[in-house]
Amino acid sequence: MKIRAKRLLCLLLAAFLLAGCAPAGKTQEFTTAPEFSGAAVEFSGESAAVPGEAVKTEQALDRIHTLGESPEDNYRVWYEIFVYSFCDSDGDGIGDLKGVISKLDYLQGLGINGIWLMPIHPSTSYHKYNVSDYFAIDPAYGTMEDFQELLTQCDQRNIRVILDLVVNHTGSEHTWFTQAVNYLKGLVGEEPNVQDCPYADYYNFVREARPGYTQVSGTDWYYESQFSPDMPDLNLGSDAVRSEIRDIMAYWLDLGVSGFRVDAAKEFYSGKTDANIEVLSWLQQTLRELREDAFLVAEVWDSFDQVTRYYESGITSLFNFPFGSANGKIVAVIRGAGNPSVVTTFATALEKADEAYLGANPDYIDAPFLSNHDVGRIAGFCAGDQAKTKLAGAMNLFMSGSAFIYYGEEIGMTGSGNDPNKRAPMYWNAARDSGTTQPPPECVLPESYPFGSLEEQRFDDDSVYSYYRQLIAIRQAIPAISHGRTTAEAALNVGCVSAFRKTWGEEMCILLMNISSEASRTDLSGYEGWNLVASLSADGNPITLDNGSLTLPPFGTAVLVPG
Ligand SMILES: [Ca+2]
Ligand SMILES: [Ca+2]
Repeated sequence: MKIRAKRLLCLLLAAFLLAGCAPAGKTQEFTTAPEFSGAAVEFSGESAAVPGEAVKTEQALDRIHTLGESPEDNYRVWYEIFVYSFCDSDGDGIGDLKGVISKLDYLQGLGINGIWLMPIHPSTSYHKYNVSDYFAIDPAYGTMEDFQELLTQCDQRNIRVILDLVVNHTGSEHTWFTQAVNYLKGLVGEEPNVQDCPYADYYNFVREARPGYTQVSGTDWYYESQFSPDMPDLNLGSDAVRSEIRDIMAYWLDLGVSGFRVDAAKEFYSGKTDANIEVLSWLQQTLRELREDAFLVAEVWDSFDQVTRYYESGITSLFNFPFGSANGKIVAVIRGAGNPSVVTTFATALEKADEAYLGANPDYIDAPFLSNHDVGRIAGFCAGDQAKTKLAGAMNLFMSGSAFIYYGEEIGMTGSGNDPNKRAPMYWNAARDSGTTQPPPECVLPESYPFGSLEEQRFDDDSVYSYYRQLIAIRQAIPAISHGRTTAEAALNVGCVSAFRKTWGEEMCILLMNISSEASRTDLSGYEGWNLVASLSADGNPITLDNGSLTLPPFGTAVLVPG
């Protein structure tokens, strides 16, 4: 089904629900994945009846639909997949590309429309961030034919695929590095000559020991290796290296990928922000030359001020570390639930970030996330509290830009401590079959995850999974949520209600979140003509708008649009 048709159905569904007359057939039709035909997407259980307002609401939704014809663009809901731990198709215990293909109906049913694949190239490590060959698929994951099939199947579902671009370093088994090392070992008192071995200039070889460097055995040479000895840093000042990177991007774009996630941009030149920004500018420019609409999102794991500076590179997107991850704003606000002086800062921080990033790059697209393969999973930070886990999802997915979900987040999987724990097998079912992988080395599996497996959650209307599905549907149905500029809605951003407005051209919406374990009441008398078009209950209690008064149950969320 085309996006447009889906959105229309979705909006009609919302209107029907608001009018109290949802026809069963419509809900069935909205569901795209056959395996989920039993689970209808609803915007809220006992929705939002506004007596006498149904017609107006329908008009408002129609207007959104007319204006909201965009999204063949890079404002998407992306799903980060660690292939190793996602789904195993052949029973060897390691996830693979055919396993990913087998779960595309599931992902489409969830509502995502982009996939970020963590590295899939041949590598000597389980996580594959030390690449041995940028032009091939790791045999444990499958073949090039499998990858092409994955792209074809994704294309049929309007799902774009981006790859991890790991070019701060290669693996130590990469032939560039092994040739460089063999050459240096063979030099007897001579200086290296790039005419003899160009690869000697591909890395940062020096003659003295330095922090972050590793000795080339049997020589007095050292090479930069900021992450580990088996990850030699590339010399990104080399034209030859840049030409190789361009070839890598061109190769995968030609095969049909839609862009890249740039690994470790802060370490291109460790400690040298200006130099890193120059590399990012070059990457963005080079990608744009290869394909105008390709998507580039970089990992700059740093403070708000630094992330803002990196936007001066002109890069489309940077992961919003100041909001995501363990130390980010979302976790801080969730931890401050019930405290108005914390809760109200969420909306003002969103406004401040939007202003700052926009000032650095007028074309930026934010890239919010909660967790990734390097940080503890969000459900852990919510201490097993289901309502908080759900609301954290809404805080992430109701941010503008291209929002990212880490696999398993949609079922509230936990994972913290060592890196393998953060990369545990996707919990498809309690029996741990159905493609469930072996855990990565040194991963300590929890006995059970706090909210159960996907199988246990998928037909439960109150599950984290069902919440995520509704959440994504709302985000996709109201494009101002993903595309809009964000401002705090001062008049409503009061007490434990976080309120912010999205403005996208003529379109507007206001999002309200009750970040508290107590129900809240918001006076909307100054908002005549605004309609409650979508709501998300975290605890099953209804969100209601009655005589200009909006009631939000604990951790409940509402979306208003002008009539
Ligand atoms: Ca396998
Ligand atoms: Ca580096």
